[in-house]
Amino acid sequence: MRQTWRWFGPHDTCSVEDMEQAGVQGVVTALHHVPPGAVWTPEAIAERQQAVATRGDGTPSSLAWEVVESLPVSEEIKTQTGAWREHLAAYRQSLRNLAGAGIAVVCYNFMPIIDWTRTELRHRRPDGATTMRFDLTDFAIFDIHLLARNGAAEDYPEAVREATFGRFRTMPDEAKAELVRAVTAGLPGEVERLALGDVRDLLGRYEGVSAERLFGTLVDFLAEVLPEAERLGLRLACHPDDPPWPLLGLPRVMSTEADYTRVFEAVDLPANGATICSGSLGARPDNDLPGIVERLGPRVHFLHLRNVRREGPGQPCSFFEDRHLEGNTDMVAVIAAALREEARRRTTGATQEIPMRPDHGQDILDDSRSAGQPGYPRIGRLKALAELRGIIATIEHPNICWRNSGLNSPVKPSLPAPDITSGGNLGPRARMAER
Ligand code: DNO
Repeated sequence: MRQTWRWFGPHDTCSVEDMEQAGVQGVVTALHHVPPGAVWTPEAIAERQQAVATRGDGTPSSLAWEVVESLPVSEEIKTQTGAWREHLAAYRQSLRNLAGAGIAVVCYNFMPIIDWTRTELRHRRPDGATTMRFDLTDFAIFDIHLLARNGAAEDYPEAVREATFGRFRTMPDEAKAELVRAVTAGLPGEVERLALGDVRDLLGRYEGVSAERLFGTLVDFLAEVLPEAERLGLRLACHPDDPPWPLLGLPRVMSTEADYTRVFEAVDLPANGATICSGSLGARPDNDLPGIVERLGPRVHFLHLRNVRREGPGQPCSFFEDRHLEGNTDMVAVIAAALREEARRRTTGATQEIPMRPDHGQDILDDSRSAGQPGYPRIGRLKALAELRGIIATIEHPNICWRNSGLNSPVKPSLPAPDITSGGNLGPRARMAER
């Protein structure tokens, strides 16, 4: 497994040397300043590559930009409105430019309007660490009482709806403002934050867009970009919805294993893959993370390792971001499944290691004194990486035989391994779109 680290660019609180000292093997970054729909030019890509490859004192670093997170899909593409065809052309051009620069893995997501969503960015744990949390009642307060979205109340279980009234009545103004700030924190890496009025306007763009329709536009998007990605030798890795259920009346279509299987069948090309984010998918009890990694094996192009603790049954539910080896997901089993998949790839002659990054981290020690991106503290993530690396080293240790436990024996995934010679098949819907 390739140990990578998310870096927000030269303004990140983490330096290139910090990443080297953390023992990182590769860097995950993006051109956050380029708006969705615009082309990532070869010059801008080269400039970021240069920044990754250079230490503060000007000497060369040992690192390279290996994974793009994310090449964003514009709202126009997701709704097939406005300049969406130009945006598709720009997306393909950006892919060509990235491939030309030697970057092979590209993460993206297909969540309408808002990406990851939390109600608290600094929830205090008993040991004083802070972490991100999603509280269902607070989120319903935001939706029903602050955003005042039409029909919002009907989207919540009665008990949650009822609970919002009492809590909202006694909520201090500062807490309300903080809730709005947390929910609209927007995309990491972006400086601007969405104001309530913008959220209302944006929501209007999705009026009448059902989950089926959004799934259709996802398949159309993939049918337009994947053949090009395939030709270029790129792997596209769709990040799941976070949290994995519909929000604010917006459909979400990448929340479960079945969603991934469906999209892989619709455009059946090896480049059509997943970013398996154990934290996002893990907020639903019906997502079996080790099984997902095992079954989607060949299509796992990128791994985000993170753990959440669910605070209620079923979904939607409240949850918080737990320590990486605690929470509801069996992290050892997830890593074992990923290592088995890599072992399987080696038996087919494929050399692709799975890039993984420690996703998020709790703010610990000095983290609260450096204002980094929410969820991306330096020390919290360093601790997470060290723990995950310990698991990998243990499982891979040549003198320790885990075979009886099945932990490191190659398994056959249920999805067929990519057929590199034929370039794969387009599913019926995608074939239509290709014509
Ligand atoms: C949050 C991240 C997401 C992720 C995008 C990928 O911290 O995991 O913002 O980068 O959804 O497209």
